[in-house]
Amino acid sequence: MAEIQCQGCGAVIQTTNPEDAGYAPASALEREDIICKRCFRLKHYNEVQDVPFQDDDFLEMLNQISDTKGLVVQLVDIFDFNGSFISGLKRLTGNNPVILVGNKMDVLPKSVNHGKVKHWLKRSAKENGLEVEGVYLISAEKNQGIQQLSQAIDQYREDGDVYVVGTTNVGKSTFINTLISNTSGVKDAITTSYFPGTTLGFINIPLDEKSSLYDTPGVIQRHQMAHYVSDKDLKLITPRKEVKPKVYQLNEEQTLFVGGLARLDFEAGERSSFVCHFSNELTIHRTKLEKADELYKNHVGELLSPPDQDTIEKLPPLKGHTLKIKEDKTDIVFSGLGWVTVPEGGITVTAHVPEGVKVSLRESLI
Ligand SMILES: Nc1nc2c(ncn2[C@@H]2O[C@H](COP(=O)(O)OP(=O)(O)OP(=O)(O)O)[C@@H](O)[C@H]2O)c(=O)[nH]1
Ligand SMILES: [Mg+2]
Repeated sequence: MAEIQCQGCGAVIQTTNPEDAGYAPASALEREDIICKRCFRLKHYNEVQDVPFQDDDFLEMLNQISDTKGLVVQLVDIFDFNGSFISGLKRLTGNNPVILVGNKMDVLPKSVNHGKVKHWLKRSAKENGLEVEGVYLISAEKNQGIQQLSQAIDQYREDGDVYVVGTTNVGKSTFINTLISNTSGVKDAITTSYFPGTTLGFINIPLDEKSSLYDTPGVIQRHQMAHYVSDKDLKLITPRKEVKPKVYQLNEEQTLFVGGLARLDFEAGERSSFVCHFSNELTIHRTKLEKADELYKNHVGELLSPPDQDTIEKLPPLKGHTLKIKEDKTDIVFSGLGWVTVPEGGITVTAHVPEGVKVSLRESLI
């Protein structure tokens, strides 16, 4: 029997092991559009079934791109560039040309200058060793910037194949669904979800007789917050709407808690503003540094939430990273959660995040 792939996630359909990827009951094979049980449950009940894939399995699949010719479209989540940019992309995709796309523009504050963000993306990619043909900003979900990007893809692919790659959850499948819907009117062709690791294999979307566009499984980056929180908390910390910056004026020896998932201590420096960019659903608490440990100990999961109980059970302890901020207009980035912009340098802070989650500094995006 020829291999049949699930139309929703790209897994090879099998009818023997319900715990494995691509399982569908034998009766489903008679239908015209075959989707696996996992996609069915994701679509209709928003429930995800874990499948026994290793992180390396996906890397191996992507590595096939280096042996073929095609245009690589790397999507990043503009809200989590540091977490979602794949620095070792060249190893996976070889010498193929790359277009860099910042997705989820709809969650950035409206005041953001697109030209500046593009510049910033291009420079950041270069600093991370990736030369790109072009940079585009889109909102896959809101169908913004898609036409311009499609034109660029058509120009750069030179009648060849296109591979849409990126970290899990950056919106690859949503982007391809928008492309499909714009050209054929068919909605939600591929399965998407807010759980990382939705797409499990290459999904072939024919462009013409000779070439195809491929959706691919996301690269799993273990330092992203998404891997440490419960499904409910993941939904809460992922911004769905334009993020409203919240400004706090702090004196030294004051602390901000981002729910109970991260903490920022202002150790030393002149009174300064801290502009917080996090999901609007996340509550920020200000307290005195000397009281912070106790507040956390007594109120994590209650006043300081998320984390909820499910997250607390698997969350590694918070770990502090002391950072000397020299430059003006610096972002302190909590990978997968958001960032705090500090307008003036010359201060010292300690950023606490669950052990394993990355904290970094960058030139301010906004
Ligand atoms: N706000 C916003 N959310 C988006 C956008 N595009 C995708 N999302 C959301 O991001 C989440 C992940 O989307 P997917 O399309 O499944 O991401 P993916 O890159 O295919 O993920 P994997 O298959 O796991 O690698 C979903 O909850 C989407 O609704 C966008 O333009 N704006
Ligand atoms: Mg996908």
